[in-house]
Amino acid sequence: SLTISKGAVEFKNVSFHYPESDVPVLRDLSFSVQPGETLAILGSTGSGKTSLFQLVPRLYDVTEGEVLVDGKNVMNYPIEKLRKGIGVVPQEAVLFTGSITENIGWGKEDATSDEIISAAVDAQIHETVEKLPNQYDTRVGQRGVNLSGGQKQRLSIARALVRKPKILMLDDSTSALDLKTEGKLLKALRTYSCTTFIITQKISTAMEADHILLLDDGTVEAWGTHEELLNTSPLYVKIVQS
Ligand code: DUT
Ligand code: MG
Repeated sequence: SLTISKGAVEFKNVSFHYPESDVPVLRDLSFSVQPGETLAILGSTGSGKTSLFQLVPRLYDVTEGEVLVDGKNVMNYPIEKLRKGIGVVPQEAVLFTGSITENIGWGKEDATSDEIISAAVDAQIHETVEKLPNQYDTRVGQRGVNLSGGQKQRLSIARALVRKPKILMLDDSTSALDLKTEGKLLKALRTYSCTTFIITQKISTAMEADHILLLDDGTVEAWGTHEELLNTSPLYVKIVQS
């Protein structure tokens, strides 16, 4: 049956409102991302970035239009196959009461210790884990050690990486990282060759992407590379200058 093989993503005239309201949150979005490309999504708070994300792994379904993965409507995939190929790192990192190993391996119980460590190295959290009282056996979450926001984000990224997703979606997941650490993370992500959606507030991150999508009140305000947007989008220029 259907599984994600390459990771191409296309939005075709997508509109969306939440089930409990009829206010459109996304209106007529169309764009496509090729396998292995990185798309940075920018936009002010409430512009619809997280909502857009949720439509790919079908946490919500589109109201109008289509989301295609590898040319096929996401509605046609068995949902567990679809989600297996997509690593979503949510805006608020969620840790469970359990060890670091359990937290990274959550949802992939057959992950080997080497795979866990390798994901942690790439997510730039390995060195922090090594310094914890019981390294990978250290308990986190309620009644466990306290981790900073940025450390939780990186654990959450490691959890997505250990599954070797074809599509990786980072919802502002690097907001608490310093530029140097973020740079190392983005470099490591390239070795996964996965299609990457990265919601970010940072122009430095957006500049590295193959495409930038600037959302404004649920519509595509601008699409292109950093250089293209500097020439075509007054809103983008304003963000760059702020
Ligand atoms: N919204 C709802 N119900 C929800 C979530 C969001 O009605 O369960 C609304 C709030 C907002 C719009 O959808 O008007 C877009 O929200 P979203 O969370 O997608 O915005 P964002 O771009 O991710 O904002 P932020 O930068 O604050 O995360
Ligand atoms: Mg959001």
